[in-house]
Amino acid sequence: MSQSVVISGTGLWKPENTITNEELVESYNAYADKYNAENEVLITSGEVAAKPHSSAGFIHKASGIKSRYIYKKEGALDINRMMPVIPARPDDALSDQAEIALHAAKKAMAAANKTAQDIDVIIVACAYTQRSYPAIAIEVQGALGIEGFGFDMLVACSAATFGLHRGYEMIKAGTANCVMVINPELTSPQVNYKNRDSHFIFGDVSVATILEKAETATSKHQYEILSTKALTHFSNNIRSNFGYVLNANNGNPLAAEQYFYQFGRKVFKEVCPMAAKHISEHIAKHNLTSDNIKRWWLHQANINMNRLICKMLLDRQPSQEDAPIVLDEFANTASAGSLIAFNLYNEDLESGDSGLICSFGAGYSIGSLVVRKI
Ligand code: CO8
Repeated sequence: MSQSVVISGTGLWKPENTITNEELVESYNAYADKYNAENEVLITSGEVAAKPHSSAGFIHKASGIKSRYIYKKEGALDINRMMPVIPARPDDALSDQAEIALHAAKKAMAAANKTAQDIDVIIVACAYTQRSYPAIAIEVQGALGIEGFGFDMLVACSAATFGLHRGYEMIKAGTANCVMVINPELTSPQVNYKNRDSHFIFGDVSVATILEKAETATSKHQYEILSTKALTHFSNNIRSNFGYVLNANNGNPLAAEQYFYQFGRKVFKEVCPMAAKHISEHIAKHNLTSDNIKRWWLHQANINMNRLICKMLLDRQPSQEDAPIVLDEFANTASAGSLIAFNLYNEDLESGDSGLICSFGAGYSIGSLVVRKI
């Protein structure tokens, strides 16, 4: 018999450190001034472009971001470094990413009333893992004392939703009873703090979600997953080239093309209609219209993208209650954004209310789940 699958708990962990737009811009502008002074001759002769200043006002207006969390702040604002300092740990110490995964995992387990014995599978799903193997998921599994199995999966912006899809399918198929999907998004090492186009976009965070059979769920707030829908479409408009072949092609790990970069305008233009179409097709499968969706937990890359997608779906501007925005506090947290919104804004819904979780971005990739409060 096909199982009903519920989200029975989520956990959100945020680092202690923040960087406001003002702090970020002050550091970047001092870096740009230094760069321009050092390269004055080449800039005057036209061989090198001067670095223009960044602006806190632009960042807030263009993205909705006011601040971001950062795992390790030291170094990120140092104009002679422009990169956080994350010291290497010995192989027998817990890795940074497993550590932040565990913070969120424990909160999700408490919210869902689950112990390690209840969980069969750990999926660590995020934009980057800090090493190839052993999997961060298996490290977390070991640290929690969970029997069963774990694996990592990378799907950039849609890692969290695609991870939830896999967990949902395993429980539906009867190969697992309870799956924890964790999104330890340690984005700061891939942010190019020397580039004003992208230095403001990302923040660090960790989110975990527990999925289980409806019949075993005991938590106060449960959401049945009615169905999932995924779409990918290849695009070079958002790239991160850093990878394990770098040593073999004598690449410079600090070159701009090794960090996250994008053609933001193109992304905006192409992804918004794609996401709106995907979402309306998905809810239509359940004979739902936009008016029947009580809450939209959308990917958090840019406030104007979310406004436009909602305008396409609702034909009006969404309120914070319709489609919560967490960008002002968290910035873009790669795949975690829609689940931060879910974690913070789900308890007030009433039994029978429908909602939609959706990610969209790099790949391109779009992943959605139609859910209903139990
Ligand atoms: N300060 C001042 N001016 C600036 C700044 C700045 N910091 N940055 C750019 N400008 C300038 C530009 O140079 C440009 O100047 P000009 O007109 O003279 O050329 C002007 O401002 C306007 O620039 P844009 O056209 O780029 O401005 P937009 O209004 O398009 O806003 C955004 C830029 C905010 C980037 C916007 O395009 C956007 O958000 N697009 C969508 C992006 C998106 O969704 N990306 C997905 C990201 S990928 C993801 O979510 C997960 C990936 C994996 C994680 C990676 C972790 C590191």
